[in-house]
Amino acid sequence: MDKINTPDIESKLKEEIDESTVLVVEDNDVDFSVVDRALTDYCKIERCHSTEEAIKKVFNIEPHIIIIDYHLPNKNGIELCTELRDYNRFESTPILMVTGDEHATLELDFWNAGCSDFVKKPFNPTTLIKRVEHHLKYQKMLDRYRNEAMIDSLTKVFNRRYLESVTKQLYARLESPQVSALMVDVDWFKRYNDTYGHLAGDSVLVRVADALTKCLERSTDFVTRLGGEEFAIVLPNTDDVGANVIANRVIKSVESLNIAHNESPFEKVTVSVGGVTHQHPPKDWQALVDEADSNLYLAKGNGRNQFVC
Ligand code: GH3
Ligand code: MG
Ligand code: MG
Ligand code: MG
Ligand code: MG
Repeated sequence: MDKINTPDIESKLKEEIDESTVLVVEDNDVDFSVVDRALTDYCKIERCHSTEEAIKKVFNIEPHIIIIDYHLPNKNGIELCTELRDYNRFESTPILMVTGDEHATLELDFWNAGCSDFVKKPFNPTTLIKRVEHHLKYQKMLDRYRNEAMIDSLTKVFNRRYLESVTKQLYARLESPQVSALMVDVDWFKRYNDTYGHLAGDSVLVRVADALTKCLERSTDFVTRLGGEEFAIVLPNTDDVGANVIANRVIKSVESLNIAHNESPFEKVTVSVGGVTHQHPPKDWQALVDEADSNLYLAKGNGRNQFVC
């Protein structure tokens, strides 16, 4: 099979690896300096001395790869590896276990704890560098494909798959149990396509998606295209008052795009919005979206270009 020539991807990956952060959980200064010297030219290195310190700092450090020594004070490296794998955030982060311990079953215990790789001490620096490089490269590639699979190719906002997959993490992360959702649907869009053509319709969807995104101010808020000319906006930790503010902003900002639509009574492209706020959000995002959708239906019945919650 011919090798596909991808110099751009290769050089991009090299750049990305250079920006990577490695967390080294190592209590021994001499062993740490060996790892540090080997990797310092390739990535940013953070060190923790114990399992407890690592758990406390890992969410701030956000490492791209974690190297864990087995013998640590109190809890050992296997316990740390097991604990990290329980967090969604570190479910697939490369974890490389290291030890000089000769115990016969230890290596199997590392694999069973969910590690991605194992290197025996004392290690050859080249082996360590190449193993780390390998894991970072494939992790980056995986991240890129995962992101692409979650993004709507036309409008570049998230897609339905993202909404499904994010809900689990979203609910685990909520500071308060409150969450709001808005269903946004372009008014008289079939008529728009029929009048101006499907390509012009596509460009409306892009502009509307962009306008919706600009209405959000928190990093936890997000827009998804559920399909066709329907978008869902999820607003974690947002009450009905906050949802109202965003919904009205959405309606105004689409109106102010001033996209001519001669077959609409508003003579321009508008959206209708249905909203819902849950004090105790259901585990299933579909319930949230369904309720917002019922209110959207009411907004359509009331004449469109308005918000019902
Ligand atoms: P309402 O105000 O009640 O929402 O009326 P509507 O015409 O917007 O709703 P309807 O569900 O009747 O029509 C939606 C239209 O959206 C029909 C479909 O062809 C169009 N559509 C769906 N996906 C796309 C797309 O990706 N691009 C374009 N251009 N049109 C799309
Ligand atoms: Mg040790
Ligand atoms: Mg519509
Ligand atoms: Mg419809
Ligand atoms: Mg629709």
